[in-house]
Amino acid sequence: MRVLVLGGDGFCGWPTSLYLSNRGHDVTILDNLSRRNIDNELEVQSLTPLRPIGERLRAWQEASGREIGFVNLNLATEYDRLVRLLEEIQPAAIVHFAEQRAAPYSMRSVSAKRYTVDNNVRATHNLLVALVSTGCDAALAHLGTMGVYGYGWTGSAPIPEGYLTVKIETPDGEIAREILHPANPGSVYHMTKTLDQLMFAFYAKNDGLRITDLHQGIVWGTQTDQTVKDERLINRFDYDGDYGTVLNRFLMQAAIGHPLTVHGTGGQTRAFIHIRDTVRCIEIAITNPPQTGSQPKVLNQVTESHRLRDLAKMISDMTGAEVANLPNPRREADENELVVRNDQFLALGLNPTTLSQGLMDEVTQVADRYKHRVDPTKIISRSVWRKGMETSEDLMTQIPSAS
Ligand code: USQ
Repeated sequence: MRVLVLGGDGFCGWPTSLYLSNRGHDVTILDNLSRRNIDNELEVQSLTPLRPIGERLRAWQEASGREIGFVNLNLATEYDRLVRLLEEIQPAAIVHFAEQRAAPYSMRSVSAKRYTVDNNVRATHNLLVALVSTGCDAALAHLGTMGVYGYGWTGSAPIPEGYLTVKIETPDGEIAREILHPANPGSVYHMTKTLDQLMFAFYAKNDGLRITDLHQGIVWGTQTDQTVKDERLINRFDYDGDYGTVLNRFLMQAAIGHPLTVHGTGGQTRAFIHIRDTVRCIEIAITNPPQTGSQPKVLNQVTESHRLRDLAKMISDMTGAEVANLPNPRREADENELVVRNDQFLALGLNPTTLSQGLMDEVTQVADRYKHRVDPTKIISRSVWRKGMETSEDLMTQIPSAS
């Protein structure tokens, strides 16, 4: 298939582009390198050394003999170029990762809030309207988030895949309707993904676009079978307080002897997926699109759920790392249950990769190898959900040298 990967230079987009290329798809990446610019703004770099996109693509051609195209384009602001590109490439599938994806970054300042909304909402809407205006019938798979459902709203009832059946009392008796699960975002970033859902519902209904919204959990792991082929292909590893996600952060913290930064009691339960399953799920999604005229297909892209304090304890038992319970910079439930349905991916053939010592060791080894690149003053999360909320001091100011 001819596939466009929007946001193909990022943490999920890059390994997905390589995976799809390796599977024989003809891949073109569209990316404005905004994630690399935010690294510069935050004065922090991926733990793993990222090569410039041109070098990444040359390394992939050397390693695989396959070519991936690249276009530097801002989806939110360069609508006319997007239209020309769709007409030229005529993709059969589009994977849309091209959004600002960090909740803490989206809450750190007025300008970050505005950027997140302007960028994410405009990028998605420009894409949808461009598909309609060009008549492009590509299957669109969008990276949404489990966070659109919120946490704890349904107690221990399993979270369905996108839609909820509700009963409505009418003067003529009770009727049942399937509605989008109520949106309950916990950050400005998550809010943009709930707005995306409404745009998808409208354009599927009005224009017959074929859309799959993937409600993904927290991705962990770094490398895939393709990114390990050459050091120049290595994937991004975010460890900082804004972009680093919890499990990779704990594993990296254990590797450098930093206490594990649990926010609050660690009673938060979240859904997880390994990066190797992310890339497989994307291919499954684009090869099993909904039919024209159907509502967007929503798939929960998760393989397991864990409570954060259990994860911290497990990593502490494995490595001897201390656990630190820090003031929580976010406004979120201290404790929640989470049971998530993922029947559709299982039925479509996903064989889940779940938490295992081997895979955790792999992350720890990557962290250990590049720990000289860590800036310990970037580890504590300092983006607060409301002005005046307390955050922790740095727990470490220097990386202990190897003895
Ligand atoms: N947390 C800690 N300690 C840390 C970092 C995080 O206790 O050092 C806690 C947070 O307070 C939160 C939970 O861990 O309760 C998850 O935080 P996270 O940063 O790992 O994940 P989140 O902000 O939810 O966002 C990430 C991705 C986002 C994706 C989302 C999927 O950045 O793009 O949409 O995971 S989900 O969480 O399922 O909504």
